[in-house]
Amino acid sequence: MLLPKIRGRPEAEMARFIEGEVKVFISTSPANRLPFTKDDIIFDEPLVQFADGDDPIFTDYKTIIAPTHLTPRQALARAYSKTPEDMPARLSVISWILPIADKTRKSNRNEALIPTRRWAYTRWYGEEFNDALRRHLVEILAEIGYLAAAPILQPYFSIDTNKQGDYSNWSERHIAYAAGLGTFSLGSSLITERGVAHRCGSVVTDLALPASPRTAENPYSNCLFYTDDSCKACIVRCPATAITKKGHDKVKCETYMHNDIVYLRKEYEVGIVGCGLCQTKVPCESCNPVKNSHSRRNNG
Ligand code: B12
Ligand code: SF4
Ligand code: SF4
Repeated sequence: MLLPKIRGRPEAEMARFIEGEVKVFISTSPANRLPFTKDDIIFDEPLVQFADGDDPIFTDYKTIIAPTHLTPRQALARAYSKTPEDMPARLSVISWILPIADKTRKSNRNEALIPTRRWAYTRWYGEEFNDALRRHLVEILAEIGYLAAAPILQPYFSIDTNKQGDYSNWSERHIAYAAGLGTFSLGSSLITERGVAHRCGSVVTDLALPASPRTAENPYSNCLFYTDDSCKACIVRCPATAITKKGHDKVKCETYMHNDIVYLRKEYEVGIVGCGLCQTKVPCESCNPVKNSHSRRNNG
């Protein structure tokens, strides 16, 4: 096995190695295929970036999300039944974005009330694939001799509810934000350079990786509504009136998923169905719309 030889190489080389592993897994894994099609992929080529495990933003999340939200140090320590202080000095978080394939996005654009089978399968089988990727990275890192854990797969992962709706103790979008992969939006999706129609994931490790810069001006700067009060296309797209100028009403969104379209679980034979209509037929579907509108203006 060649893997152990990579241990101890310079950070930039290790970063390329990890990114390469994620990309190869996505392009070769049979789990990245939609079951009812001949061989259609679920996700396109990913975006992969890194955060410093002790970045102060992770402590800020205890205020922004909830006191129960774990820091990477707590998340890794709990996976090994140790205390955060027992963990090595340097920790990193690997965060990735899995853009949803073109055909699936196009299919959902034609819908006004329910998600297509392709979209529902992307939620169900796509998340199974995302879990497989999480496990794959943890295995590789362990094989090279590093500590690693995917918090979502740990028994301590939990989702709680307050009056604003559900929140978890490891929010993948906030992790991706910390790794400089995008910003939040009016519809609350994370707008990346590949847009909002994606799923995301992460792994914490003691492998030292170079932290990716967070270049966004503020946590909402990729959304047209927050930059120049324009767009609002996601408000029109949402069949549950869950998105307004005040933001995303998680309770309304969840009620739509759990009541109005719950019958689709049986029809599509999946365990959960979310409509995701706010993520297609919108300017932020597959790109950063703010960058796009700037380049349109600059090109006259
Ligand atoms: C609970 C949950 C839900 C709940 C609540 C969603 C929510 N907004 O949190 C419900 C059931 C409504 C839901 C619905 C959907 N979900 Co969901 N869900 C989750 C889950 C399990 C946890 C999310 C969480 O912990 N949220 C924490 C709260 C606090 O986040 P928030 O309210 O959005 O955060 C706001 C504040 O923090 C605010 N903020 C305020 N001040 C500041 C300051 C700073 C510095 C920052 C950074 C932020 C910030 O910004 C945010 C937006 O306004 C994650 C998986 C995971 N473990 O991460 C998937 C996840 C969020 N869901 C996902 C998806 C795809 C969906 C659906 C599209 C369904 C589908 N599959 O078709 C819809 C989309 C709804 C929407 N418009 O966002 C993806 C989102 C990826 C993306 N493209 O953004 C995730 C990440 C799953 C995954 N692995 O990819 N989901
Ligand atoms: S559709 Fe427009 S307003 Fe809504 S999140 Fe995307 S860019 Fe922002
Ligand atoms: S997932 Fe559906 S119900 Fe929820 S905000 Fe988006 S469009 Fe509205």
